[in-house]
Amino acid sequence: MSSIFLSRRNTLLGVGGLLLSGCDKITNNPILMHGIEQAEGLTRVAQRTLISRTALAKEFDRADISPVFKANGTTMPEDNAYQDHVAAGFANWRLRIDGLVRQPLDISLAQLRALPARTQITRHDCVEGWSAIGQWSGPQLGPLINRAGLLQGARYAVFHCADNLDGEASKGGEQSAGQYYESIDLVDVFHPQTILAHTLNGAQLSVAHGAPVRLRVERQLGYKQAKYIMRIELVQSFANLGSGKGGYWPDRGYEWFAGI
Ligand SMILES: Nc1nc2c(c(=O)[nH]1)N[C@H]1C(S)=C(S)[C@@H](COP(=O)(O)O)O[C@H]1N2
Ligand SMILES: [Mo]
Repeated sequence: MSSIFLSRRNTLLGVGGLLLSGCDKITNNPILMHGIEQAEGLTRVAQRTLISRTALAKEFDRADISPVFKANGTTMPEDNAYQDHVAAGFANWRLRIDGLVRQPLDISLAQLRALPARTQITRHDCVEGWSAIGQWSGPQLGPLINRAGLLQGARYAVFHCADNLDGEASKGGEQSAGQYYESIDLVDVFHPQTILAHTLNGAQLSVAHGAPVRLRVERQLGYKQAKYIMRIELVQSFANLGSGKGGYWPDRGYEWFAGI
């Protein structure tokens, strides 16, 4: 594995290392909280919101796992480059992490699989009115972003996906380019349950569920759980992406922060 995963570098507001060393809650970290307050100019009410934002989503037992986890939205991206990756078993796929980072990264699936993984059994809630409980495994996003090192001004992680929904009316129409994308803020980037899942219910993630990796951001609704992630871009604002609302469905009128 490349040495970028072995070097320890404090990045986020100078205390990224505290997050890496097992500090489960951002709010337990006075230095980081102070930094966030200063950066965001938070009021007391907003601080309370932040504390609730860092709470954990409910986790379930193995017995609760749904016998069938429905696949929804894109289940097979049509993109040629993606199809080539499927044919090659994702051997040539690289996750790119770039934008407002000190050190852009290109990470292979083998490298991602070799990282310490978090396993969590959670309930996925789709706005269309169905839910499913599944066991997800993959590396936490926060430590990976710390490896890349946030630069001043970075506020959101944008997930660029392989699938293009082509403005189909049944998929919300043409309010923005059809490429699926989503974004989360740094509170969710460093939330302990935010992982890049490569495994569902103990098996390698299938194409229908977003192979090779998909986001799990467990305090939010189904459409935030970006599948087919090709690139994670750190940005200051998402004004210049899509029609400026921070995601494919947010561009079509859905909430950007889809809290549950
Ligand atoms: N790239 C991409 N990610 C996506 C979608 C999609 O169409 N494309 N659909 C979203 C929606 S609406 C839901 S409910 C979940 C479905 O995930 P699943 O197929 O694993 O059930 O993925 C989300 N992430
Ligand atoms: Mo959904």
